[in-house]
Amino acid sequence: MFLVKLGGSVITDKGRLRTFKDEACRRLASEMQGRDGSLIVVHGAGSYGHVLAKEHRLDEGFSDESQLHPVAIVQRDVRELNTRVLEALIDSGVRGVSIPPAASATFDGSAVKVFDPSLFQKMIGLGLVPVTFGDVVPDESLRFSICSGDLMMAELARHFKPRLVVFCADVDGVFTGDPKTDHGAELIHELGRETLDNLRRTESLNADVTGSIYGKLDRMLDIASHCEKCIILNGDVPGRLKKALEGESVPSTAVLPG
Ligand code: IP8
Repeated sequence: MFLVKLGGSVITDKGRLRTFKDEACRRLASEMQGRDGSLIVVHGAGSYGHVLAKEHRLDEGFSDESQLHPVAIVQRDVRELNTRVLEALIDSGVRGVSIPPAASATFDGSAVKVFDPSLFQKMIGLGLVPVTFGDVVPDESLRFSICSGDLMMAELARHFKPRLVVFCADVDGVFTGDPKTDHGAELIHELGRETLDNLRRTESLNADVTGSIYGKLDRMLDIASHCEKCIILNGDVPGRLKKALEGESVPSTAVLPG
């Protein structure tokens, strides 16, 4: 089983509301060909989710009625993104089917309360490719909350114990600094708990409503303990995802269990 996350920064332009990177998404879809029935895809929300979620503080849950219109808009927008991803997959011959997070899980305090993998299991059993995504979801204590695609990655890894988990980012992996601003930053080939704790905390890496890169890496360490291998690679570089799925080694950061 393969579990692949298409990061929001790879499939959308995160700085411009609702901007889909069609070419990149179609290429990544074609790199996943031939794995129907043994692949689950998760995608981030990018600029279809984070911009409005941040503006209206949807990640903090319900505070007043004025948030409900944006809740509806973000729900619609991430479904639109999901449809674009499904189109890219289907056009590449990958039989993607949509499973929104709330169809398989309940949420409480921005965490998964109960996860039911049966829908994923049935689709995989049929030889299809379940596709889930970051979304606004009903939440028992917050009334609504944001479910990050990473939260679904963790549940799916726990239940399906994949051979390989791949996070497609817009950089080669985790660096010692911000590779976009610090040219001396070096790629970390293996990231464990100790390396993460020692990492320099750079401001520019903190952006999302679903937490800083450090929170995400924390979750990845947990995911790594439920699979044979967990890597972060550059989804913007053609061929890297395909090679990684074929078992070849590519520039990346391997996340160690912890
Ligand atoms: O991009 C966030 O999901 P992520 C979901 O996977 C929303 O963190 C709606 C902002």
